[in-house]
Amino acid sequence: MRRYGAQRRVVAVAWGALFGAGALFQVGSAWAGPLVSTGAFRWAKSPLVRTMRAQDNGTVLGKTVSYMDPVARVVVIVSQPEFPFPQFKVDHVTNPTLEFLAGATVKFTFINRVMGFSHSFEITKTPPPYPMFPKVQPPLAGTALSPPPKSDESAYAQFTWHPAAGHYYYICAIPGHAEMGMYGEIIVK
Ligand SMILES: [Cu+2]
Repeated sequence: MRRYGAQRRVVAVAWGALFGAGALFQVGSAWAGPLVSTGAFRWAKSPLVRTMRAQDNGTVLGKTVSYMDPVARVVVIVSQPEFPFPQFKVDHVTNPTLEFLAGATVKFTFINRVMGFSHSFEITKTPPPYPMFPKVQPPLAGTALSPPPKSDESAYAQFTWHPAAGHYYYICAIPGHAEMGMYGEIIVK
């Protein structure tokens, strides 16, 4: 695990808070580059979140979550501010490698449960490491920036991706998040 100085962490946290507020007022996306927003965010209370989570049809194999059905239903959650910074969770695996079949219909549900913070879920061919301000290139699919969740409701968005065979990555495009490890791999075969 990489180590980060306290100052750098404070800067990243400040950026996260700033962009959380920015997204609330619809001004945050200018920083995030050419994101593909394929689904508007909506609001879900806990029972709906549980229902959506139950629809994930992946199989966990260590750090990989594998979807070998022609219709893959992937539920990606950011659940809490974990040290050193928020991470993606799929089927309780942190930043897993996701496996799909080429030509599958991949239905993503991205759920942000972290009060006061925006996040995004973007798919790119650009491998890590990522800079403080990651450019999502090429923009393949994703959610753009989520609004920060409300007191008893999570923000969520859904979109569909039809991947060709290859190697991809998913990242959070909020400044500093991918830089500090908020990303994972996608293998399509
Ligand atoms: Cu994030």
